[in-house]
Amino acid sequence: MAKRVLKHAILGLLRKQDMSGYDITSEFTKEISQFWSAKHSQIYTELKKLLDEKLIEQYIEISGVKLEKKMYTLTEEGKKELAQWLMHPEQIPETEKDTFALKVYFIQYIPEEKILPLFQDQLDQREQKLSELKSRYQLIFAQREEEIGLGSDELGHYLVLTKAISREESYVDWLKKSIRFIRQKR
Ligand code: FER
Repeated sequence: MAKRVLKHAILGLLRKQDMSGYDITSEFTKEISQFWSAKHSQIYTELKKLLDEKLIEQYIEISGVKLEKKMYTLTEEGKKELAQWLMHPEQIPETEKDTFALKVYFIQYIPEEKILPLFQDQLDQREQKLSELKSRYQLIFAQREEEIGLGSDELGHYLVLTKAISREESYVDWLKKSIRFIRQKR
């Protein structure tokens, strides 16, 4: 994992509350994995590293008669590390991995009659994704925003979700323009 982003994602999750490895994995699946992908198998490896580095500590929580849960908690060092990482300005990635864009670059080798279907397919998928994102927004934020306002613990989620919506709107817009442009040229 480049720059050990997973490390900081775990520190970020533990900042709010202590969690078991299982809690961390399910928190990932619930929200973070929607906009940032990590292999779940890496989480336990990373937890071990964080323990070695003394950024987190482990304790046993007894719940019920025989249920022992290994819990993880941030150390002061861990809190500091997270704060440093969060405040450090982020370089944009040199390149986005957009395979469709790579195909478009070689468009001259695509048979004429296959070009529009490829764009149309991409448009359908992006519109589908946009509509899912908008439903999610409706579900989580729509009434909230108008009525009571956003809680401070929701601001981050709100911002990454509206970012995704803007990105897909812009992608759909570009695809539509390109389809019109290609049609005109023929
Ligand atoms: C969400 C928050 C962010 C979500 C998706 C995203 C589907 C971002 C997605 C993306 O960047 O593609 O709750 O739910």
